[in-house]
Amino acid sequence: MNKYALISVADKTGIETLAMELERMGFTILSTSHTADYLKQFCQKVVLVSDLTGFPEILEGRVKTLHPVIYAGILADRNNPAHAKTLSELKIEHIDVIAVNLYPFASVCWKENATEQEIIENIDIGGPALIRAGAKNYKSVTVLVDPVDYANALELLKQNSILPEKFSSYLAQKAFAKTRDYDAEIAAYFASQGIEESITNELPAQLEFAISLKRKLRYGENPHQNGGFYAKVTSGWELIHGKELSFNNIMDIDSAFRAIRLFGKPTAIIIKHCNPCGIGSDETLAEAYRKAYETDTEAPFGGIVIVNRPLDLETATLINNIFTEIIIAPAFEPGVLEFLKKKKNRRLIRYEFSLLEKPLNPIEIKTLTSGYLAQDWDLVNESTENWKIVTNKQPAPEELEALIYAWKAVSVLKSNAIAIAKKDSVLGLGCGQTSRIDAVQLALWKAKKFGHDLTDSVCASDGFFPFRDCIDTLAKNGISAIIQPGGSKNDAECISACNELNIAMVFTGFRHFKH
Ligand code: 93A
Repeated sequence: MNKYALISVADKTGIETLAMELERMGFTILSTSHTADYLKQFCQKVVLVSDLTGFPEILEGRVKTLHPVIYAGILADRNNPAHAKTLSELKIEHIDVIAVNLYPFASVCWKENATEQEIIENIDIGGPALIRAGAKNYKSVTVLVDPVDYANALELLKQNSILPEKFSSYLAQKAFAKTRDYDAEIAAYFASQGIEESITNELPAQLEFAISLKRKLRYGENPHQNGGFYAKVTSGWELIHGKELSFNNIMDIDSAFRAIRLFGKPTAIIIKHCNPCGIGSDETLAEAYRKAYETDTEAPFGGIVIVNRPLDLETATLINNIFTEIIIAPAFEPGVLEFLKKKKNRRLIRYEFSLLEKPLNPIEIKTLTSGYLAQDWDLVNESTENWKIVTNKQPAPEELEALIYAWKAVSVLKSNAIAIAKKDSVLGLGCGQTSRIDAVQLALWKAKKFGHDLTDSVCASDGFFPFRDCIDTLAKNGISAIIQPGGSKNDAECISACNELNIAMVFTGFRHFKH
């Protein structure tokens, strides 16, 4: 009786040694066309699957190994006399070793310019079936899906034709994990093609995919909570210096990306606990950072800074003046990395601009104590043309620019949120409040605390004003224009309050709640 080892791989790493050693141990190497062509240089003899089954590879390779002779040879229970009888009647031989790895679907499907045909052809059907069949019969079949296991398997097979159960069950676990991840990648691809449908799925494929790719974190939001980071790669950004990132670091970094994407001019944003505490823009990054820092000169301590231009030495020096835990930039000018790396524990992150265009995850998912919520991202292409000026007073051009700036700022703050701003700089932020008037008072209080002159500054509110009390309070403090979604039952009262107080007010028609 022949002892067969089936080798059918897309990634040929290590298969020469594997095949030669198996042949030396008395196995006949069984293989599919390209793998066989390759192995013929190294082995005495390679039998094609199609020669063993008497059935050719057809449909341009879509059917290569999908044949009962192959599957019976793998799946037969070696301790079951009835199975043995069937195999002998049908002249089917056991296949005891399987080394299979799959068409590289994931790297093909995310490749730029990949055609649909190419993507579809890279969905491996026969490979996962072989792997699963071998893993099901792991007590008798050695199933190898990862070249790192070849050497150990060879060593153990040399000692005994049946592997120790601990090792064979480890291989089976790897095999099923492999086919699970492979299908998850395919599902994620299809989910990314039909975003709307994926929202209605019970558990979006994207999430299933991510769950298979956990990276353990030291802890969660607090040290008594376990934590993990579920992602294939930190796509579009990388940690280039500093200690391992924590759960909270990753959340803050994500908030930083969500905020910076709204700003075109050189801009610096300082993030604390996922909320910006300072935002500034100017002709140079250094000036932009100065403004961001001046929004609030206390909160930035221990914070995160993100910029949208290559980080220059002047700005880096300013950032370095206070303890800044993470610095995120699209690039670092010569000498800046060396300078910033002097602080060992500081984290430095580089990102690609493409990351800011559109989130890679098709939808946003929140976890409930039971179940999940899924929604589209809060990405509207708001056009100022659709905004409505609802007051007698029209905002002056300078005020309109400030309103746009304040509106961007407020949209990335936790609700209820209020931003007080002037053109290109934020003066006061109030966020995460349970009543809007408190958010107004907080923003004003902070602005005054850090010495800002509020004359002719403007205010943005992420949701509508329910009462005129907010407007009265803002007017008393010198605010000359307001931007808000509109849509309250009390809009008329708020509009007449503005008219009375000579304030311009704009309704955007969109709100930006962030709970
Ligand atoms: O197109 S398939 O899904 N049909 C099959 O019957 C089949 N059997 C093995 N692809 C199939 N394979 C895959 O072919 C293996 O998973 C492996 O990645 C690849 C090796 O083929 P070749 O040796 O011709 O390069």
